[in-house]
Parts: sequence; structure tokens; C-alpha cells
Amino acid sequence: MSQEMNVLHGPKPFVSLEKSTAGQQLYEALLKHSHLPEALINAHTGETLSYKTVLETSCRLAQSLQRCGYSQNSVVSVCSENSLYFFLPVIASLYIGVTVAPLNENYTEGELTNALSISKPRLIFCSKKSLVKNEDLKKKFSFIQKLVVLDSKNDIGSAESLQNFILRNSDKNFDVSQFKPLYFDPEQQVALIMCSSGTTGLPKGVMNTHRNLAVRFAHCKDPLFGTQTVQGSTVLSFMPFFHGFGMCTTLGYFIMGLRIVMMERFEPELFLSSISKYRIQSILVVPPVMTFLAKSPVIDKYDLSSLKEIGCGAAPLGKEVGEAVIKRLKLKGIRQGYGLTEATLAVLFTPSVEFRPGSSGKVVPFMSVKVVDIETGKTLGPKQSGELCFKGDMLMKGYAGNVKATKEAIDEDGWLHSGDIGYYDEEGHFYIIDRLKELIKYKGFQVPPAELEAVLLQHSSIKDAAVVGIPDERAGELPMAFVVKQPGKEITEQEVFDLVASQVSSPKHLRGGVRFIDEIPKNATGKIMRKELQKLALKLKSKL
Ligand code: M24
Repeated sequence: MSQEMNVLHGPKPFVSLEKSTAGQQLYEALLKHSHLPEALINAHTGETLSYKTVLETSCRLAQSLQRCGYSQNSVVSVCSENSLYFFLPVIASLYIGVTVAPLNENYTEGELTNALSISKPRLIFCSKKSLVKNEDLKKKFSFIQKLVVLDSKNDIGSAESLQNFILRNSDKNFDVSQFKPLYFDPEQQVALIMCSSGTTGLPKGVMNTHRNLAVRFAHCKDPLFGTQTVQGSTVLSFMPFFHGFGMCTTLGYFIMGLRIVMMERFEPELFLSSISKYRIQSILVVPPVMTFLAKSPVIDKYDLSSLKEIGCGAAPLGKEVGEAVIKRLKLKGIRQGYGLTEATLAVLFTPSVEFRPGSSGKVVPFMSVKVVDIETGKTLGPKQSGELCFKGDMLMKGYAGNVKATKEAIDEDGWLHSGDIGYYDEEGHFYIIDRLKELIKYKGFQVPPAELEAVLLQHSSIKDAAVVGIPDERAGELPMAFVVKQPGKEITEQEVFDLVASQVSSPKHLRGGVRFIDEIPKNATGKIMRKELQKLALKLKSKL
């Protein structure tokens, strides 16, 4: 059987890939939708931004950035909770070839230091909430020249407000029709630098190109692979905008002219009341939200009858949970997405008419997938499990400044090795069954074990350490640490927990517990035998 025979290709695209940049496509879309009164609604405050405002402000901001010397390949960051203003600097930058490096505003200073050292932004658009943290970072890094506060009317100290930055640097009589986004080679031009640890090691900077985003925009227009919504219909967006899931899906919503109700974070009652109040038709969620929808008694207090579509991704969704939600909310099915930051967004997605409970979907247009035997490297056929590898227009350009890690992730033939184990059935529906890579996912958030192990090893009482994920019904996985004490030294479980909690953001805290052992099991090449430790963790848990 030829190797090519077992490579599955996405179906013929419904629309062909636009040759223009993501910035040009966003500009055209915002112009087309500029008669629509609401682009974004803040579910917490009821404040709104119209499509016309998003268009005008983003264009004026692009001009302001240009006049302040930001040009093709300059890097800026957005470090903010989800807000009405988050996408203004993103879209403005995309118009002019400036690269955006979104940052998780909940990151600790240590985590931000690592992320900033990779992307080196000259300007950070931050929120009032994250200003103090960003001011400290500006003192530390000389490459950060400026802070602009997104959600303040007035300047705060030396940080300018977004409004003033635009007023001071753009034409008084700015005319949108005179503004034209610039053209760059979409395949080469880096649009975003996103944080991801990939299959191993510390967080790295994933370079997603304009072409990568253009693929998402093409998917949005596809009746099989887009969200089942039309211009003007209402969606709810609360996935973090700094992550590929929230960032790329929401940019796609702008392309489609949807009415985007946004939330800063998942708040159960606000989530439900917003669906009811705004007659939300489509939502994208992570598995813990599905568990909430399946099990929580408060669901019955709300009218959720407007909801026609739920897409769920970023972590495994239990078949039973999916089925319970379908029954409770009277849906046709759940649309599962399987994505990786390194592949921009969902590369597997349930087509709108082919629901399969438990499946993560089929390969999307512009992408190919194969399943590879992890021992022999042979390409496998249906119902045979192996590592999922992807190729196509959604693959990242590489990790910023890290050729070695890029070569480890994408092989010589252009295949991205996902580090996930799965198989497909005769109809091409994929099922993810295990994770080969060390990454842990807590509620869909990345928890790279190597990062926590580095924190643990800094402590003088710790000789060796390993962190693994243990299964958890609500969160998917919880990080658990195995620790070897230095001979003659003492440290308690609580002290280990506190050490990690003091240095990394909340999803990475050791909620799975801390266990002391005599030795970390390692293979001949010194690699931690994580599967062994996972088995041990489960054994210990069953004894409790
Ligand atoms: P990143 N099942 C099992 N594991 C999954 C999974 C799934 N369905 N999806 C992701 N993973 C795990 O943080 C794998 O181990 C994302 O999770 C990511 C990024 C962008 C978009 O990236 C995998 O190696 C999305 C996920 C996404 N998910 O759904 C959708 N987008 C979606 C899009 C449009 O790097 C690791 O997480 C419409 C509907 C959708 F659901 C990658 O972790």
C-alpha cells in the first residue's frame, strides 16, 4: 500500500484562498459590515462598539502606529483580559504588517519575562488591570519603549490612553476611505506570535502568518466548516483572546459580520443570562463548560432555546458529556474541534452535517493528515492508532528564533508532529485517545511540565522533580508533582505547592498534589518516564 494512500486530505474548499493579507481581508469585511450597529457587546457592562467604530478606530490606530515608526515586522503586544478594545490594536497591526504578540494578562512576571524575551515587543497595549505589571516589565526590558492603556480615557502616568495615542498621532480629519492596508507576502508575513510549549520544553513563540489566518477566514465562509451563522446573527465569545482558540475564531467573526457578545472570563450565571438576553445562536467552549451544561441545575432557570450550535475544543470531550448536553439543550449534535497553536486553529472539525459523538471531527480544507506508527514511522490505515501528523496552509512558519525546536516539530517533508495519539474510521472521522507529548491541559490551558520542573529544581531542598497530568472530571487534567528531596533537607507538600503558586499563573498550580519519592524514573537517555509516573499517580489516588 503506498504511503500516500493513507494520507487524508481536507475536502475541496467552498471558497478559494484569498491572495490578500489578513489585514486587507479584515479591512474589506469591516467596510462591508459598517452599516451594522453592533460588532462587539461587553456582556458585563452592556457597552458596545459598532462595526463602523471598529473600522475607523483600527485605521486611525494603524496610521498612528506608522507615524510613531512602527512598520513591517515591528512587534507589539496586547496584554489584556478580553475586552471591547482588545482587537483594535490586533486589527490595526495586521493592516500594516506589524506583528502582534498577545500575552496572557494573568501570567506572573516570571512567565511574562519568558514570553517577552522571545517576541521583544516595542510597544505593549495593556489594560488598566495589567498596567502595574507592565510598568515593572518596561523598567526591566529596554526594548519596551511604550505602554498604551486600552481601557482608560486618560493617560495614566507615562502610559498614554488608546484614545489619546490616536488623537495625538493621527490626522484630525481622518478619512477612512483614504486609508489602505498594505500588501505583504501573506505566506511569509508573521501576523501573530503565540505562546505554546509544543510537544516538549518551555513555552515558545509560535509564528502564525497572514496566510494561516486567511485559511481560517476561508473556513468561516464554508457551510460545512464554518460556524452556522449569517451576517448579523449573534455569537458569544469568552475563550481567552490571547490564545489561538479565542483569537482566531473571533477574528473570523469580524470577517463574517457577526454580533459578538464577549465576556472577560467564564462566569456561569452571566454566560447563561447572556445567551438568553442576546438570543445567542452559537458558542465555542472548552470541555469543562460542557460538563457544566450537562450537570448544573441552574441551566434549567434560563431560556437557552436560541442556541443552535455548540463547538467544543482545546481538550478531550467525553462522549457521555457531549450526549447529555445534546439531550438537555435539544441540539442536533456537538461540533468538536481539535486544534493546536502550531496549526493556528482547528485542523479537525465536525462538519455541520456529520455529527459523530466522541469524534473530534474530520480534516478541514487546506490541510492533510496522516496517522503514524510511533515505533516504525509507518503511515497507518483506518482504525489503527498512532501519532497524528498535519501538513498544509495552517502550519506555523516556525518558533520565533528557535530553528532547533521548529525542526523537531515539523519534519523535512513538512509534517507537523502533533504529539497526540488517535485514529480515524472508514469515513475519516478522527478520535483522539491519548497524548504522547508531555503537555498537560488544565481546563484547556497549557501547562508545560518542564516549566514547573524548572521552578521546583530552583529550591535547595529539591534534588529532582517531575510533573505529570492526572485525569480530572471537571478540569480534564490536574498537574501533579513527584519530588525527590535533597538528602538531609526537609520540605513539605504545602511548601512545594506554595513555591509553584508563587511563580506561575493559576492553571499551572499543583492541584493534582505533591508526592515525595526516592527517585524519578528515567530512561537510558535521561528522559523522565512520564507514563510510569502517571500510572503511579493513579495507583496512589485509588488508595486514598
Ligand atoms: P494548544 N481533543 C483532545 N485533545 C485536544 C483537542 C481535542 N478536541 N483539542 C486540542 N487538544 C489538545 O493550546 C491536544 O493535545 C489548542 O488547544 C487550540 C488552539 C487553537 C484552536 O491549542 C493538542 O495537541 C483550538 C485549540 C480549537 N479547538 O477547537 C477549535 N479550535 C474550534 C475552532 C473553530 O496549543 C493540544 O491540545 C470552531 C470550533 C472549534 F471547536 C494543543 O493545545
